[in-house]
Amino acid sequence: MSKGERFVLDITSDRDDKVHVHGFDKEVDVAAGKRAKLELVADRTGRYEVESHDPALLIVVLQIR
Ligand SMILES: [Cu+2]
Repeated sequence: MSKGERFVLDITSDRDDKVHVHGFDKEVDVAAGKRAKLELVADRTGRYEVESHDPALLIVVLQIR
């Protein structure tokens, strides 16, 4: 995506966890079977990993140009 764009992470999980957006220092709690949304503005360029911590899984990499 391009710098300045607004985007939404729309997450469903099969377990209670936290999802962490690296570089933005944002975290969202997710509950098993429920939907969690996190809206952010891509206010910087680079590659940023979105991951869960328990278990540690890489979910997606944001590429902002
Ligand atoms: Cu993390």
